[in-house]
Amino acid sequence: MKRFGWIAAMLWLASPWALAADVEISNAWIKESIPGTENGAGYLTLTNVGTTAITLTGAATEAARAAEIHEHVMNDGMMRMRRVPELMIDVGETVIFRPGSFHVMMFGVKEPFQVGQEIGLELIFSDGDRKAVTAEVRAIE
Ligand SMILES: [Cu+2]
Repeated sequence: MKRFGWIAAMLWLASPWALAADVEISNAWIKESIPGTENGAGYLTLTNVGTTAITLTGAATEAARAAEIHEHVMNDGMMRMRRVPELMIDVGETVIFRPGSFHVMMFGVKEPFQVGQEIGLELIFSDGDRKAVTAEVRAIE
């Protein structure tokens, strides 16, 4: 029994649930690169399944020089984007990153993103926690 418990604990630690105990990340994808541009955008769905509010403070990827959390806002009738230094997600709340709204902005993309590629993204939270997710590159609609 003792040994079984130990193995169960190992399996629990190895499961993705152990890494994403309080936040569920799904539908991660990246827009295919527009030829001639070196910036990129990634999207995903974040749900706080924990018991306390969480704050997203940044992102990282090895596929680009830098990554930031951005949002699009209407300003004087113009669509602009700006950096979001802190994005708070309440208990039970779902935030959907999508074109025209929140996105993971990537600067200095090293190799153009091509449809079907899988790119690793990391989300960074205010408590220092990092969640890794794999994003699939999809065609620009
Ligand atoms: Cu942006």
